[in-house]
Amino acid sequence: MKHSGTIALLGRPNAGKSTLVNALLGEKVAIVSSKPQTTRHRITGVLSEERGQAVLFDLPGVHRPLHRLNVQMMHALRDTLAEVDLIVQIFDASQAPGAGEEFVLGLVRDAAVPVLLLPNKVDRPDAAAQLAGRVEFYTTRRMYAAVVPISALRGDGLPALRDAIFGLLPEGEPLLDPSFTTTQSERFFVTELIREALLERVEKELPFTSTVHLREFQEKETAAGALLRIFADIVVDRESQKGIVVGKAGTMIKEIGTAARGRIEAALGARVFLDLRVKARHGWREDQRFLAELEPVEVPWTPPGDEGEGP
Ligand SMILES: Nc1nc2c(ncn2[C@@H]2O[C@H](COP(=O)(O)OP(=O)(O)OP(=O)(O)O)[C@@H](O)[C@H]2O)c(=O)[nH]1
Ligand SMILES: [Mg+2]
Repeated sequence: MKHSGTIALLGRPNAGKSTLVNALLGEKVAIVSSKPQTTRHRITGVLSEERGQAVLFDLPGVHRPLHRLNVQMMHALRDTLAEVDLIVQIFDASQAPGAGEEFVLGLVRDAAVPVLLLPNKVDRPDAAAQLAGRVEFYTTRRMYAAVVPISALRGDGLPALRDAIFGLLPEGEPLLDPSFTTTQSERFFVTELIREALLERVEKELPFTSTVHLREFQEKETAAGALLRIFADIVVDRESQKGIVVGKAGTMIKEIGTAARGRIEAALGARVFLDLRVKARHGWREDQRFLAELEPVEVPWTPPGDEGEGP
């Protein structure tokens, strides 16, 4: 009998959740950066093996929401925690746990499903030296199904983690087509790859106050293969932030565009033309209408067999 089910990745911003999802899948489905709050939506990664299927939900890091955007992020997180078969709680073992970790613990206090505890970043000397004490911070506060130390970056501990996951998932057949590694749309992933190239290059408040808005996405078959024509805006909160993203004589925006284009080409296996602009839109994080205009993670789909049936 196979074991299949859904898993929520829970932890503070920067704990390494997205790095872990990519490492488990052996493929990049989620963007990663050294800036907190990189992940803003629930992203599905599908890990299919002979023994079953783990549907991994990468989630925004737990933080106090100060804007509508962030409230939405935390809603996605709480809704997911309530529906999954297993929770994987991941923390950065190279840092001393604080109030933020207490808050994460509060979110799983009444969880009805097993919770796995993952100390991450054990490749860092400070993490290795402090591991026992930092794990104890959690294990004295609640019961865990198992504790699996990992380095998502180096891949240490991942075989043990896979075993623990499939050992805890309920018996059942795969939930999704095993040939998929993610359910997110290409359009959404394109905006994320642009945002990743941006996040790597900007500092201070810009990672939090910027987003990527896709204006147009065209796919063309040419004699030389598929060509994607992508027109996108990097949206910032204030006019004064535009100059930082554009850079001196446009050098920064050019760099972001070149990096993003390379990644989109590698991820989607097509040639890419990318037209990137910078726009200021004050208060966009509070603007429900604009937030709804941003690329949805998944395209709505009709389950097989439903086609052609009228309302
Ligand atoms: N040294 C080390 N760094 C890691 C490890 N895992 C992740 N990182 C780094 O930690 C930073 C954050 O990684 P992410 O995967 O984006 O973290 P996240 O938990 O998804 O963060 P949010 O999306 O903001 O919630 C990046 O710079 C990663 O390269 C690890 O095992 N070891
Ligand atoms: Mg992330």
